[in-house]
Amino acid sequence: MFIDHATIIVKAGNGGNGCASFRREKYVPRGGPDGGDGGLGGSIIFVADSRLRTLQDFRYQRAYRAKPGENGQGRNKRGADGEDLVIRVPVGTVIRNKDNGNVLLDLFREGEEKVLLRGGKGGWGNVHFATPTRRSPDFALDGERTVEHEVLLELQSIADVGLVGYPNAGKSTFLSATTAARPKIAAYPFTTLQPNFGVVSMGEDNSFVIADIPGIIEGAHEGVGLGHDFLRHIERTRMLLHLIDMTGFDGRDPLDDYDVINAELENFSPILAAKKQIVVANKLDVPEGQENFRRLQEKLKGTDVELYGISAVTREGLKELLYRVAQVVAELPAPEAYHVEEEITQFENENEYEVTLDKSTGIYHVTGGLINKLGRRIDPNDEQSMNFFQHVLRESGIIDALEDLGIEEGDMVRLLDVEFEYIP
Ligand SMILES: Nc1nc2c(ncn2[C@@H]2O[C@H](COP(=O)(O)OP(=O)(O)OP(=O)(O)O)[C@@H](O)[C@H]2O)c(=O)[nH]1
Ligand SMILES: [Mg+2]
Repeated sequence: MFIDHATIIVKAGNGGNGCASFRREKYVPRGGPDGGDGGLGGSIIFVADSRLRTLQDFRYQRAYRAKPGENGQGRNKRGADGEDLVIRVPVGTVIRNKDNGNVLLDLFREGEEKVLLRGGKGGWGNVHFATPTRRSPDFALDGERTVEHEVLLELQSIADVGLVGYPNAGKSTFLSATTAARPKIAAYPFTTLQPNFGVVSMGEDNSFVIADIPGIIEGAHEGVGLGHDFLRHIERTRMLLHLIDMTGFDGRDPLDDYDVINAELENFSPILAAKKQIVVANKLDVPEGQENFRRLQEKLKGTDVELYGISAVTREGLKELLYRVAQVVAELPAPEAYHVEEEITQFENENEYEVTLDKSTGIYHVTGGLINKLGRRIDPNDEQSMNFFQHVLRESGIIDALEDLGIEEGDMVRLLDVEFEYIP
């Protein structure tokens, strides 16, 4: 089975925790602080690899978690960094936020390497907190803790020209007549079940890639038939070849087929509807085909629609058509990577805090990730640092939380190992 989308879970590694420890020396009961920092957590990195063709593997392994950084240790030993997790995907894989569909990454070029989730930073060990007045800081900071994300991988192959049309219109026959690709061809609809690609070579330095996808039928944009799943493959082509079976397969009128397919494209995506299209009337080796071709010419007369008549079987008309396609492809801009619409934030303990009252001492304690982050910048001896600190306490709602607990002027508040008097 050809898999062109998958949902996976990704998580970068947590940062290691900092360590609070003290040097042990002979005759010195408590030496200076020597707790090392935590290591950096591993990142989640995607790499575009042209040797891969499907997202099949992601159906079997769904969870991807990078290694955490190790905790710091005494004697100033920094924790080891967690290994990055490198995930290889086919070129043309778009990664979206599962919740809202926003593009997070687009692995558009061979070898491209992009970080989706950065590993958590390690927490500082207590060595960082020693100041002239704080000789024995008895705390260290926790590493950043990452959260899991569910993301959608979507394969949108990169081709210059997309073939669209009803099942049995002759798309695969066309691909095999114009390229070295050998897709399955048969006299019934839904022969093609997965996209096929081929390269049309028009001489030195002049070639383009054609994508043959399963046929589209009425209602495709709502998921009827197969085409819907594959239309996204041709969203990033430069132009479309709209193939029509002019023999009136299944008793349909080829002129209606033309309208139905265009309506489906329009309903599926404005990008596809706006794409340059050349209409290709196929199977003109059959007499009814020629009759219908004249009717179609009549219908399109006076419009700016480009129409070519061919027979993919006898190869009649192919040369002229390919010549024109090469010309159009050369004129149109190369498809571009999607813009990243969102960067997912992922650190859970960044803005957390908890406020408690220790009834036995009457001291208010403030703890949590926000405090750990702030801890790096608090210097009780520096007025500026304390002003900044006051500001954050107010902004983050900590002051309100303290007041909710009943704090009054003159009560003591403790954060990490900083203690201060509350002044409203
Ligand atoms: N007479 C005639 N038959 C053709 C021509 N092109 C394709 N066919 C036949 O039409 C049938 C369908 O051809 P395919 O190439 O499999 O059609 P398709 O559009 O790829 O169909 P799906 O993969 O089902 O969407 C086959 O029996 C082909 O031999 C043509 O130019 N003339
Ligand atoms: Mg086919």
